[in-house]
Amino acid sequence: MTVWWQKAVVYQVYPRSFQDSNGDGIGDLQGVLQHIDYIKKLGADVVWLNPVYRSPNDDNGYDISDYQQIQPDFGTLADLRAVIDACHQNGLRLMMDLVVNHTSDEHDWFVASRTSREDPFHDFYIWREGRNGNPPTNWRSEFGGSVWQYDPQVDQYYLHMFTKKQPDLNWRNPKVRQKVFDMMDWWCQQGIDGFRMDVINLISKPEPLTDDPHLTQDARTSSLGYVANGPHAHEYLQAMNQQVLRRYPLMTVGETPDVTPDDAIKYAGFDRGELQMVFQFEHMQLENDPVVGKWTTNRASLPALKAALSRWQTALDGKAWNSLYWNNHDQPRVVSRFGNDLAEYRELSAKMLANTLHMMQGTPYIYQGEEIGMTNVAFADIRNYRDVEIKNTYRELVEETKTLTPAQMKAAIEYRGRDNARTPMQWRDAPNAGFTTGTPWLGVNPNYPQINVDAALMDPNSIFYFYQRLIQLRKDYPIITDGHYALLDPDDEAVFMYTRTLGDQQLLMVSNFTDQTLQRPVAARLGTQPEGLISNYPAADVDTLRPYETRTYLSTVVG
Ligand code: TEU
Ligand code: CA
Repeated sequence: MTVWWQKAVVYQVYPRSFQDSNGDGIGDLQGVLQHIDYIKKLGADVVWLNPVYRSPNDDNGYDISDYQQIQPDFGTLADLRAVIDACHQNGLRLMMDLVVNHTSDEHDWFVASRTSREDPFHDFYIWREGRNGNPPTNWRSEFGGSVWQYDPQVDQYYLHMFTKKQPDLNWRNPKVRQKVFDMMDWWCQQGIDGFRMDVINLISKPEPLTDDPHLTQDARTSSLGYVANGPHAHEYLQAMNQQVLRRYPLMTVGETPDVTPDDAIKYAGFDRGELQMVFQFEHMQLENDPVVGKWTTNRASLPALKAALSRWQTALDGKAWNSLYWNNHDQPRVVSRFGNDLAEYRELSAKMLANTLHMMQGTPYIYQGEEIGMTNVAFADIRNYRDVEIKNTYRELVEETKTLTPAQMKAAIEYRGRDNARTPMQWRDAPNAGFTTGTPWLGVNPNYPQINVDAALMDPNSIFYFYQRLIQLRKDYPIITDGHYALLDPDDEAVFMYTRTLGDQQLLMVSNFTDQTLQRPVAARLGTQPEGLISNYPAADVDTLRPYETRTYLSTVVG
C-alpha cells in the first residue's frame, strides 16, 4: 500500500543561502516565508529545512549548541512557527534536520562534560585515554586530521568524526538517548512533520574502538565507513521509533553514508520499525580517489552511474523505499557534474538529469536552485570559500602534506566542493541576485543575470516548468511511484535507458548523456500505443537522440 511520503516530492531549503530578509547577508526564516508560494508553485509536497538551531556555526549549523532555540541569524522560534503555519496553510509539510550524532563543543552538555571525569555529563561524550602519548585510534575525520582531540583539563581525548567543534555523543549512555528522544518529542509537539537525520548510521561506534585497517600510511580519506553501522544502531533506532516516531504522522529519512542496499533494508525496511528512507551515497562517490577521496577531478563513467542507481532500484523494490537525489548542500551542482553547464547545453542537460531521476522508484528530493539549473562556481581566490571542509582539507592536503598542488586542489574544489551548492539562491537579475541588499555571506555565482527564478518563471520552456511537469506526472500516474524498474543496455556509455512496469503498463525512460546525436533502437523497446509523457525537445524520429535529449513514454505491454 502506498503511503503519502512515497508519493511526495521534497524541496530542500538551505536557509542560509535562500533569502535574506533584513540585509545582514544571511538568509533567514522570514526569507523562507517570502517564498513558500514559489515552492508551492513548483508542486513540492514537503520542505526540508537544513539546521536552524542555535549554533556557533563552525559547520553551518551542523554544530548545535541548543536544540530548542533558533540561531539568531535565522530569526526566532516565532518565525519558525510562522514558517510551519504557512507551510500547512499551503498544503506543504515541514521536515526538520536532526543532528544528534554530535553536538557543538559549546553545547551545555559538552561544556560540563569537559570539566572533570566525575561530572555527570562527562559520559555524554566519547572520552578515551591516549596510547603512549598518541590518540586512542588511527581514525581520520571526515574533514581531515585525527578524530581525537586532547583535552588537558580531563587528560583524555574526545572523539569527533567531523570538526573538533563537533564532539560525538555517547549513545551507549541511556541518559543521552532519553535526552535526544525528549527533544525530538518536543519538536513534534511544535507541529513539524518529519526529520532528516544527519549521519544517523554513525550513532553506534565499533566495540571496542580499534584501529581502522583500511587506512594505509598515506591515505587521506576518512574513517566514516569503518565507524558506520555499529553494533547498536538498529536497537537505538527502534527505541527512537517506539518512543517518538510512531506516535506522530512523520516522514523520516536517515542520512547514511557507507550503506549497502542490505544495510538500507535494515534501516528502512517496511517491517523494521526504524526509518522510512535513507540517503545512500553510492552514486555520489563514483569519482572518488583511494588516496585523496573526493578531492579529484575524475569523472564518473555512465555505466558506473547506471549500475549504482540501478542496484538500489532493484534491491529495495518491495522491501524498502529509495530516496532519489542528485543534489544537496554537500554535493556540487548536478548540471556541472553529470550534465553540461555550457550555455548551449545547460537547460537541455538539466532537464535530462531531472527526467532520469524522477522516473525512478522512490521519493525525489530537489535542492534549491536545482529547479533553475544553477551551476558550480569558481572563485578566483581560495579565501572566498567559507566551507570548513574546504578550508581544513586545503590546509592538510596542500599546505601541510603537499599531497596536492594548489592548482590541483583548486580544480577539485571547483568540481566537488560543498560551496558549489551553497552560493545564494538566484532570484532575479538584480544586485546579489535578489538574495540580499547587504553583503552575502558567500559570493553569488556571477551567472545570475542569465540563471535566475524570474527568468525561469517567464519562460514556459524553462527547467522550472519541466520540474513542475515531472512532479505533476508523479501525481497523475501511479506507475511512477509503484512500477518495477529494469535497466536496459547497462554497458551503453552514452545512453541511460530503463523501464518501469506495472500490470500491463510500461514506462520507458531514455536519456542521452552526451552532446552528440545518436541512433538507438528506442521504438523497438516500446509497447503498443506509446504516448510521450515528457521530453526536452520537440518530437521527431523516435530512434534519434539529439544532444542531451530525454524522453519518457507510457505504453501497453502484454504479459
Ligand atoms: O554530512 C555527512 C557526510 O557524510 C558528509 O560529510 C559528506 O560525506 C561530505 O559532506 C561530503 O563532502 C552531514 C551533513 O549533511 C553535512 O553538511 C555536515 O557537515 C556533516 O553531516 C556533519 O554534521
Ligand atoms: Ca538575514
